[in-house]
Amino acid sequence: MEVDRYERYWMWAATGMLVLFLGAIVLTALAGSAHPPSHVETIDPETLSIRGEFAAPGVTPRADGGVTVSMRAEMYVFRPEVIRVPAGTPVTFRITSPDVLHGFQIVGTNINVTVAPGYVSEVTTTFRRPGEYLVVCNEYCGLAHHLMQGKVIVEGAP
Ligand SMILES: [Cu+2]
Repeated sequence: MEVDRYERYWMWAATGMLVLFLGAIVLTALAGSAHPPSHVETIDPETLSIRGEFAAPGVTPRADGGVTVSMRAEMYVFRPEVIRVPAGTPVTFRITSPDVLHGFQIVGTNINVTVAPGYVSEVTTTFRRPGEYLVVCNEYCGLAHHLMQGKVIVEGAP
């Protein structure tokens, strides 16, 4: 089959772009530890503020030495707003929403999850560097969305 020279160039250019873009996705997934959503756990958004784990959100030490952080993301605040966790220890964030879709992003890390009402988002990380990390909501959730932020304070080894 005879293909025009310029058409052949453009076919190769399009194929090259596909390879480049797919390669960028694979590379960032491997190098940046980006994961597709994998945790599915449902919860009743109408009662989570009244009873259960999310009625009293906070940091709980686990038997394996790690800590679990239970959180509510709601219009327009994270509860708790300030979280203190130890450095060098696995930290599991469990976050849910009683109202609308929110985001939970810890600036300067690869933690970035969507928080949907009816679901518990769970992500585990280990903070190597002590310090203060800003937490922002990155899903537009209403008029005061821009004010919705929190703080993770990573405390160094005593
Ligand atoms: Cu928001």
